[in-house]
Amino acid sequence: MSAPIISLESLTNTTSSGQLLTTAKSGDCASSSCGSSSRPTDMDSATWEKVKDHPCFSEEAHHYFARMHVAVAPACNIQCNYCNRKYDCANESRPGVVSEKLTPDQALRKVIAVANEVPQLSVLGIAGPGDACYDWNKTRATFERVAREIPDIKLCISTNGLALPEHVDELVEMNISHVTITINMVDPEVGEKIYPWIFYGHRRYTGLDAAKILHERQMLGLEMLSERGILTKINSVMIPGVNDEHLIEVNKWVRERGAFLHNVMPLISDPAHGTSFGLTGQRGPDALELKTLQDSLEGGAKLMRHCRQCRADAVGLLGTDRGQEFTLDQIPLEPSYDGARRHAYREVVARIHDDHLAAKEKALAAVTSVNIRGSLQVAVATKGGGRINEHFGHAKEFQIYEASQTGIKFVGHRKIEPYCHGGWGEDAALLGIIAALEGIDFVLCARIGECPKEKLMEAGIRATDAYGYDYIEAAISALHATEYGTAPSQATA
Ligand code: CLF
Ligand code: SF4
Repeated sequence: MSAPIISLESLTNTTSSGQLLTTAKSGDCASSSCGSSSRPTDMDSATWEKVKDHPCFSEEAHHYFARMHVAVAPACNIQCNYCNRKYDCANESRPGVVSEKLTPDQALRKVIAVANEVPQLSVLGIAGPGDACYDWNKTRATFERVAREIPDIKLCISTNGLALPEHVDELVEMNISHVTITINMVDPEVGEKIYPWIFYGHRRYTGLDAAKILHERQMLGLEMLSERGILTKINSVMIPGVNDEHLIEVNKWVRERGAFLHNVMPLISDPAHGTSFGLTGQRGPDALELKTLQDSLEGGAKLMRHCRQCRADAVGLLGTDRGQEFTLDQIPLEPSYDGARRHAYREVVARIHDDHLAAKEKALAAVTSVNIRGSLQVAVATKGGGRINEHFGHAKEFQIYEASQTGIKFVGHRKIEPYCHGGWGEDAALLGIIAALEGIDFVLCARIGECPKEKLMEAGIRATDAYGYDYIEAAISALHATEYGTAPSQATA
C-alpha cells in the first residue's frame, strides 16, 4: 500500500496560490529523512545547488522541474547538414515546426505568464532557433530583463560554440550558470562531413578550414567555461557512418576539458525537413544503436540519457511540451509576476524528494543483492514526480529503465502515438506502440484495459497497473523480485 503522499498533481492543477500553500503545509511526509539534504555523496554542495532543480543537468530533477525556452535568437553563424533554417535549431530542438520568434520584451512577457501558471518552472533556456551566442544582443537583453523580474530562475544557453569564447566573461557576469555546446567531432575531417560552412571574423569558410576553426573555438570555449566554474553539457548528434564511432573520442576530449555531462542524441532526419542529410538519405540511429553507443561510453564523461530534443519554444517538464498553451495571443499583455505557486511547489518537492530517495535506495539495495545475470527492461508511463501515474492510453512516451545486478538505471525514453484516440484508430496505435517497445519485458502504468494488455502479451510484453502510483524504482524492484523469486523490497516508501 502506498504511504501517505502529498499529491504533486494537486499542486500543479490548483489555480490558487493560497490553496497551494495549504496543500504544501498539510502534506504527510513518510520518510524519516524529511527535510534532510538529498545531495548525492559523490557531488560537492556547490555543484548540487546548480543541478538539483535543473531538469536537463540532473535525471532526478527532470521528474519534478520544468524548463522553458524562448525563441529570441534566430540568427546562426554556421550551417549544419541536419538543419534547415526554416525550422527550429536541431541542436536543441526537434525540427518540424517553425517557432514563434520573440523580441526580448515579448520573451519577458511569456516567461512571467509561464512562471505564474507552471509551478515546476526552474530554468529559462535560449536554444535557438539559431545560435544564442551569435545572436548575443537578443540573448543578453532577454536574460537581463528576466533576471530582474524573477531572480531565482536559472539561466541556460545552448550554442554551437563558434562565438562562445568572446562571451564567456559576460556569461559569468550575468550569472548564466549552465551552458550546452553542441560538439559533433574533434577531428576536422569528420567535421567537414557535417558542416558545409561557417561564418567567422567577417568571412565565410568552407571545408576543412571551416571545421578546423569550429573545433578550435569549441575546445577553447569549453576550457574557458570549466575554468570559470560554469557547468557545461556537451550535446552530440549521433550520425551513423559519419561520427558514431568517433563520438567515443569526443567523449574523451570533453571529459578531459571539464564537461559535466555528455548528451548523445540521435540524428532526426527526414526528406520532408529539407535538410541536407534528409535530402541525401542519411539515416538516424535506431533506439538500440543509440543505447549501444551510450552504454559503450559509460565510465567516461557522465552521460545524459533523458534528453527529449525539445523545440526552441518548449515549455514544461521534458516529456510534456506545453508550448502551444503560451503563444503570445493567449497570454496577458502586461502580466505581473507572482512567485507564490513556484515557491509552494518547491517546498513540497523538497519533502517528497527525500521520501522518493529513501524508497529508491531501498529498491536499489534489493535489486543489487540478487545474484543473477541479465536484466529486465521496463517501460514506465509517468507524468512526473517519480511515480507510475499515467494511464497507458494517455501516454505519449515511456521512460525506459533497466534493472540488473548493477542497479536500476534510467536508460532512455521511447516516444509513441497515444493509444486512446477517443474510440478510433486504437489498433493502429497499438501496432506502433508494440514496435516502439521492442526489447521491453514489462510496461508499468497507472491503468490499462484488458484489450491492450492481451495484445501486448501476445507480442511478449507484459503490462500491469498493479503498481499504479508507486515510486518507479520501488515498483521495478518488486517486479524484479517477483521475476527472480526473491523477497521484494517494499513497493512504496
Ligand atoms: Fe534548454 Fe538545453 Fe538548457 Fe535544457 S534543453 S537550453 S540544457 S534548459 Fe534539455 Fe531539451 Fe535535451 Fe536540451 S532536454 S534538448 S538537453
Ligand atoms: Fe541550425 Fe543550430 Fe546548426 Fe545553426 S547551430 S545550423 S541553427 S542546427
